[in-house]
Amino acid sequence: MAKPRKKILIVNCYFPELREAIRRRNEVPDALAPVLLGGYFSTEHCEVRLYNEVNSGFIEVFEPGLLGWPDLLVMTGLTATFDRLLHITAYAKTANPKVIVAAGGHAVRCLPHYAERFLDYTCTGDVEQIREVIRDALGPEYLASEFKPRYDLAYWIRLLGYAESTRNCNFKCSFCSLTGVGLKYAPQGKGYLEAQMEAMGKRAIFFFNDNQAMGDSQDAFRERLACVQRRREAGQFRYWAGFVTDTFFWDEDNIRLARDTGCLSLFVGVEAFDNSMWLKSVNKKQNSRMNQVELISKCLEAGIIFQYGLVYDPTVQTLDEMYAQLDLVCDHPEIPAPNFIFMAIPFPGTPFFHDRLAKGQILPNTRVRDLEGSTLSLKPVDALEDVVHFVRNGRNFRGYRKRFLAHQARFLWHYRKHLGRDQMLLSTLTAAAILVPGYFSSPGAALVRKRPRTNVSSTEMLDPVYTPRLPVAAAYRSWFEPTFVTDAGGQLNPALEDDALAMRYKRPGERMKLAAPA
Ligand code: B12
Ligand code: SF4
Repeated sequence: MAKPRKKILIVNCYFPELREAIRRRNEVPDALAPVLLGGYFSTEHCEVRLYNEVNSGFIEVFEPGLLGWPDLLVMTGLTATFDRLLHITAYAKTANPKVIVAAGGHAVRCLPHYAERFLDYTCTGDVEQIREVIRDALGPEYLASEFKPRYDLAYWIRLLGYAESTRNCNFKCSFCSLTGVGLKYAPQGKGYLEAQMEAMGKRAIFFFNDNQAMGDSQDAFRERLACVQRRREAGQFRYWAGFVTDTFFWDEDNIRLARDTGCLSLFVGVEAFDNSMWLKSVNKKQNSRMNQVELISKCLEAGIIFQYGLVYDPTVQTLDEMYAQLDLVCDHPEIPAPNFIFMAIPFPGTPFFHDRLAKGQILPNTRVRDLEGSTLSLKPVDALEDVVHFVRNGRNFRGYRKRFLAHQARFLWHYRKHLGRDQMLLSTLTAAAILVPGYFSSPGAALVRKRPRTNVSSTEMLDPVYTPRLPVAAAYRSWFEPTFVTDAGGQLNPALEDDALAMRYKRPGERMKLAAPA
């Protein structure tokens, strides 16, 4: 007998920084996991749909009809989106009590035990773990005979071709959520990379959506790059870009190779200039071995745009130090503007979290939802209102605008002989994006009425979607309460203890629980 076709909905959950129902239409980089997950379902026996809340906004607001559609709902998302997993599950289970729900990604990896209370399948492994879910929940016939990532359904990426060639990271910065999860750096086989490139077809920019594309040996990275270059030469891609660390620039051969293979930009976690004490304290020693300004210049002189973020840890860094970094950028035409500045986040399970919790530095009533870069969730050394002022203004160079614009002009002039038209354009867009955040990534947001934010976790408002807007069965109503990290006294929520304080698992898949669907 022919097997019935199954409807599969794969959602990338997301809470936008504004805490309003907006769509970030032009976000770069963007989520890849849904594309890869979709590639494991049989196209013959399954109808797969992807929904990305970064690009399309809250699903119950913008496409509520989808929630009752699937037989199997698969979700992924950043740590802060944990509550979205619950909201979407509640709606889907109310609309169709037979729906099976599986989720993985950062939010689940951060709170794997706690997540088991809500999900049928709690996946802490990598994307291919979905095969176990498919086999168990639907049957082996629903597995694809060959892995073919669903770029054809990924409406949010057109110009760029995101792919993962490695997983996790070879460094262990104490504040990084990857350190909290504790998985080993895992370069992937050539076949996996080729399958992604084959499926994405022609794209302007091939993008290594890794955490660190060169964390193993230089030779191994060169082999991966050679695969990209072969396709570039055949006309599939014009440029490539990706995430690396300072170590990439230590050997000038890497920079030369990148230039010769059409590298458009490299993104590096600089985190802090001239602050080797802080970098050492968070185990980011790789950034203080060589002078960062020199490394940046080398990259740009090779015609490659250097992109980076800065992190501000208000528990130890003073505002003077932070403003000094803005001055430093504005005073050095050889340094580009950062892509973003974000507040250090105490991700449960990280050494940074353990330390700040033990010191009583995590603000009371901090919620998992607050664990993103625009909300202060740590007790600052400076006055709270001054830090909030920085979060709202300094982070986007407000108060520095004239100097910032003059700097951008001097930066372009400084590298005029090295950067091509596309690089100049990308650099200008990056600079504009930090100056007027959201203007390019979510143009429609300008028309949305914005409620005032406090930017402090203890007092910050919740997103409107914490109030259900569709019917929700009584059993799921409490799922719209936010998940607290700390209580009113700043103590850890006991429900999260197993996850936030536990020693982490070592191998992907080790902790997946195959529960019988409710
Ligand atoms: C694209 C991206 C974004 C996008 C969109 C992210 C999204 N998913 O919605 C944007 C620009 C919005 C973004 C924002 C931020 N980001 Co970001 N981002 C990334 C980036 C570069 C790529 C993500 C990706 O697609 N990776 C490739 C996919 C395949 O891997 P993956 O999602 O990690 O999934 C793996 C596993 O988790 C598992 N998996 C995932 N889902 C599922 C589901 C199932 C069912 C299964 C079985 C398995 C599974 O399989 C994958 C491996 O095969 C990563 C770094 C990186 N290279 O991963 C950082 C990263 C995720 N971001 C990070 C950070 C810190 C931020 C910000 C806080 C920074 C800031 N500017 O303030 C903000 C937070 C914004 C918010 N509101 O919450 C951190 C971690 C954050 C966290 N734990 O929540 C990362 C890891 C960077 C880093 N190394 O520190 N980000
Ligand atoms: S280098 Fe980047 S990805 Fe790696 S542990 Fe440090 S912050 Fe995380």
